[in-house]
Amino acid sequence: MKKTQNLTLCFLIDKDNICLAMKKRGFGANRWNGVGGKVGDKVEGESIEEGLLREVKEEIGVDLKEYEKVAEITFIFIDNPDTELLVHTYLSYKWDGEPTESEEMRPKWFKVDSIPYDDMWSDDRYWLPTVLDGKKIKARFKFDENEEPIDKEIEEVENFK
Ligand code: 8DG
Repeated sequence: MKKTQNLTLCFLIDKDNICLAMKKRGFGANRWNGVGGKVGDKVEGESIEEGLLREVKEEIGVDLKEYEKVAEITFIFIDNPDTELLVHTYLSYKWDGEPTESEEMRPKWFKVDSIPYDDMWSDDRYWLPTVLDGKKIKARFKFDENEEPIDKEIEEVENFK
């Protein structure tokens, strides 16, 4: 039976700046990304939003005050077909604190028109511009053994059920 692992992902936005963080270790290391992580792994029974707030605090020391869900993205890896990753993706425009480096992440502000897609997950260039443009999406990517997307579906939605 297929297993779904829920994860969160959040991008802080300040006018025309976006906060990305360099993942220092583990899955996705050496790439720029938003912040987030697995839901329910460290804290059993937590909700998606509880997981979001916890991971953002742990990884860059910030307390989110306002955030909006902008994408639900499913990832399937050809070498692990029984597990789907479901990444609940948010933008935040209001938070307390300054993004600060942790053991896991090194945050940095980028201009939204110079996002370093070549040093990010290779699917991001297909959907991040759309959500930064104010749209909501559901997407599905299939990756080969080299973590390259071999299949993609992206659909605009009004909201998430
Ligand atoms: P751990 O190292 O503490 O065990 O892990 P964690 O912090 O709980 O989770 P993680 O494995 O580091 O979470 C992966 C993060 O990467 C999570 O925020 C979701 C996000 N993510 C993917 N795939 C992709 C992708 O293709 N593009 C982007 N932008 N983010 C992705 O899992």
